[in-house]
Amino acid sequence: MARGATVSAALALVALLCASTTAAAEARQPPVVGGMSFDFYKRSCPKAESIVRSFVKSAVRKDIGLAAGLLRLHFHDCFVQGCDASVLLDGSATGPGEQQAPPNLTLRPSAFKAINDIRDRLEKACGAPVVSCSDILALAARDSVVESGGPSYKVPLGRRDSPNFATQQDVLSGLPPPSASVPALLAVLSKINLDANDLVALSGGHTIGLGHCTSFEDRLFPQQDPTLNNTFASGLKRTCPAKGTDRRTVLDIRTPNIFDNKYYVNLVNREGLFTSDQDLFTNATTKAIVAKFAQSQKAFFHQFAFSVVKMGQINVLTGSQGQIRSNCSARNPGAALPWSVVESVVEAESLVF
Ligand code: HEM
Ligand SMILES: *[C@@H]1O[C@H](CO)[C@@H](O)[C@H](O)[C@H]1NC(C)=O
Ligand SMILES: *[C@@H]1O[C@H](CO)[C@@H](O)[C@H](O)[C@H]1NC(C)=O
Ligand SMILES: *[C@@H]1O[C@H](CO)[C@@H](O)[C@H](O)[C@H]1NC(C)=O
Ligand SMILES: CC(=O)N[C@H]1CO[C@H](CO)[C@@H](O)[C@@H]1O
Repeated sequence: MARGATVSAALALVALLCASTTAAAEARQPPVVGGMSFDFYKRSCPKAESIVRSFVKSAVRKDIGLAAGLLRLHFHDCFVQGCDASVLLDGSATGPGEQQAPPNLTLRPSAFKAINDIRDRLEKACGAPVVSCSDILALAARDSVVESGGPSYKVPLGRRDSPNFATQQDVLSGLPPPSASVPALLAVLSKINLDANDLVALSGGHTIGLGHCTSFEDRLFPQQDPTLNNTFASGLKRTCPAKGTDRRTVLDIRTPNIFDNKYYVNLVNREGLFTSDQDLFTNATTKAIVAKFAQSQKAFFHQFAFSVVKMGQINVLTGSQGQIRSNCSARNPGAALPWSVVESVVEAESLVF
């Protein structure tokens, strides 16, 4: 709870700094949250960044879809209870009936596996588990963006992993559905201090990867969403001829595997796949930002680099908080509090709120 307040304070400071230094927009970067730094593993695991980089490079060459999988996993991690790798835990996001929360069902298993494989390599190279799973995820997402043709940026490090599962409720309230329009999207993002520029730039993550028919079929059936480009809609109907079709299609129809600004060109042509994409160009609050990014890849890359670093610092655990997992899919044995204690802590916290 205290970390939420610290982050809010830090981000309020960002807003102030940005307002007074718009002239320096070129190289601007959000401030680094206390306890994090760019050279966090300089002594404990000096090759950490290059190991992650070379793994992602060769794995993405074999499977370009992994880049999308890793970027989306970092986004889910940060939006659900903060960038603390809780999304990686087996058993997170499961409800009373052990049912997984819907958004997790479409995360790529290969991305979960890649994070564990990288973790194992880092432990071998550095002699102990010193690099957190949440840091691995942030680095792997950056390297995925770079390998797909996107901008590079420096990643602040020093996140620690949560010993707590994310609940299904955390997942559902943290991640907006693809049917959300701009007001609903901004409502979710404003809770974590992200604004309209962040929303438009981060949605540009949909310049790579795939979506299932079930994520946008409400735009085709029972009747076609009038904002859909007709030619584009005909193509979608060939892939998804009826409600409930279990198939996937590309998120960016122009350059599906390249991290570029074509996603925004699609929106201008009414070829956004989800309502959450297309509404960015329909709604007057965000339309001009979309138009700017459609015209200037450079403007998009600058804002994306800024916003993704900001996203990567949402409610992070640092210092002695949390743990460094020795298996990204499981909490460290013994580190967990007994259930009775956990429950009274949770109760105490909910009383505070
Ligand atoms: C703003 C709200 C967002 C919504 C509503 C949303 C929704 C979705 C949905 C529904 C899918 C497809 C799931 C499926 O049907 O298989 C998807 C895929 C994806 N999203 Fe988002 N997303 C959002 C933001 C983001 C952000 C911030 C990023 C990263 C910066 C991102 C990166 C991706 C990627 C890369 C994929 C493709 C994943 C793959 O191919 O495995 N999304 N998103
Ligand atoms: C556009 O988004 C803004 C900000 O959330 C909202 O106030 C406005 O009602 C939206 N416009 C439409 C037409 O939905
Ligand atoms: C529909 O998409 C095509 C191909 O991108 C484009 O030429 C056309 O202008 C689009 N139509 C509308 C109404 O945006
Ligand atoms: C990591 O944890 C998961 C979930 O508990 C388990 O299934 C898996 O076997 C563990 N991996 C290793 C290498 O122990
Ligand atoms: C938290 C959770 O249940 N994670 C699962 C999400 O989906 C992936 C891929 O199917 C699984 O590997 C995770 O265990």
